[in-house]
Amino acid sequence: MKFNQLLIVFVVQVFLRTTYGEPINKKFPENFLFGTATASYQVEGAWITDGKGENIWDHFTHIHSDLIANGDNGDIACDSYNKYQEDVAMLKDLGVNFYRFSLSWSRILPSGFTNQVNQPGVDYYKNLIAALKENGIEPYVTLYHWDLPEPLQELGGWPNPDLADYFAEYARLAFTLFGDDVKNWMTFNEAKQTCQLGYGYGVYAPGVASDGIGDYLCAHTVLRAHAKAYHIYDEEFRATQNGRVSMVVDTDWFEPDSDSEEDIEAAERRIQFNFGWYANAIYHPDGNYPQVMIDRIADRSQQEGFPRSRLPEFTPEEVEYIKGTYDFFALNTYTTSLVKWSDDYPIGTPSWDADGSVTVYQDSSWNSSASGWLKVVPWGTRKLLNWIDQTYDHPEIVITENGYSDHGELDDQDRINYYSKYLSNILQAILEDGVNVTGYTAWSLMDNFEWLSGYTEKFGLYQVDFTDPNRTRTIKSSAKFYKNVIATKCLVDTCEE
Ligand code: PNW
Repeated sequence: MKFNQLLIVFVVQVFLRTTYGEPINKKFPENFLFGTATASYQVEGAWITDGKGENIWDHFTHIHSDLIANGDNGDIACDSYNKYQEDVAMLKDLGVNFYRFSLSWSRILPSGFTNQVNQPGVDYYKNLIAALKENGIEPYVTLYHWDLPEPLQELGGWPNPDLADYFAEYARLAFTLFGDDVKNWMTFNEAKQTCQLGYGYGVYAPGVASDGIGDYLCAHTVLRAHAKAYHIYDEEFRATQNGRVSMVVDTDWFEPDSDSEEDIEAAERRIQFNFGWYANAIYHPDGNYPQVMIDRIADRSQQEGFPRSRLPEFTPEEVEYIKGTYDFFALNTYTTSLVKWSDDYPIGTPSWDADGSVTVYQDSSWNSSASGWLKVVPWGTRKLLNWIDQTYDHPEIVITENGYSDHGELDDQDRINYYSKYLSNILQAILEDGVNVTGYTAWSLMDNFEWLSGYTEKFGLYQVDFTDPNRTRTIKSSAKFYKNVIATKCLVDTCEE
């Protein structure tokens, strides 16, 4: 080839890589860790077996089956309560370094309180953890992935401040029971979904609609609960167990619609309302809620006739107590949205959206998935990682969820495309931008109960046949792709050494 032709090939390659996100041919760092994730309610089934108590998702799906696609629920789900050995065999075949799963609080404590421990539930997790360890897979354990014991909901659920103590007691029990083997703990998964969907919009269990009030009260308890669990670990367990504790916060990347100052300010405000709401108090060197939330919610509350802000206040002692309660930054991220400046929404009914007052949308040209909210925007994740790196003082970041939904096909090329491009952008953030990302988690190990969407949106690396009483698992093309990435630490056929 002539020099000119070579130059054209080179330019085309760079164009393709930057425009379409062709994966880069560099290797992930030697100590980078790969895993997959699931959550108790989405996979375990056995909802009332062996002494398990009822939780808010059991309750919600049984009472409001009309709100779930095909009226489905997690009564059986993937039947992982009975089939965990098969799950471990899949993880072993994938070659993952870790498996992130969650404990069902009601399976361990049927009433939610620590006065009565359900031994079969404890045994289930002991067996799962032992099987993982025998196969060289580290357990990464989430204490709370949305399935609150129903008796605690009857006391008001997360807006009740006393739940912080009940959660802390449950956390202490979990550290005591499993902490010799579990070295990576996550207190809450995506508290934003718990609080906003559960107690704000009221579309997820427990279905409490209290937009702009209940969601803020919920978040306030959750942040205090997380901090209590962290301090308990610090004071009572860290010296002997030597593990890490963190809280999973989720967000989209929010890209300004234009480079106007207004749109840039709107996008920053949106990420503070969406993500800073939970992340700031824990991960920011100053702690507390983002100032833009404190100011705007106080102002709007006053105009609405409230005697004080709808956003609860942390005392200075609480700010100090919550600040820094993490050992790594745990991030779930799937997609990107665009943000445009908007005039403040009129004063009227309180709501989280009005408190933020910005316009959010997605570009209709972005590739879609089976989930309406999930567009394929790999470059957004690289931008988000850089924003976190700068905003929270260069933390160690573990991506605790990232993944793509389709309708369950075995030759899932769209999922492979998603993973390869997202991983490539993450790798660029590490190698070219110096962001300290040390681990990646594919959501999900297998197709499972996708909340209101039931079994209609599939995120799995393995297919599960939900019409078969055996819940047969079948490997997908994406699992083979991910297995190769884990084995080679490389996203293309051959990587630069
Ligand atoms: C996460 N959104 O939830 C959860 O942690 C998982 O349980 C869930 O299965 C997975 O992502 C896929 O949805 C999300 O609307 C819920 O932006 C809602 C959104 C994103 C993630």
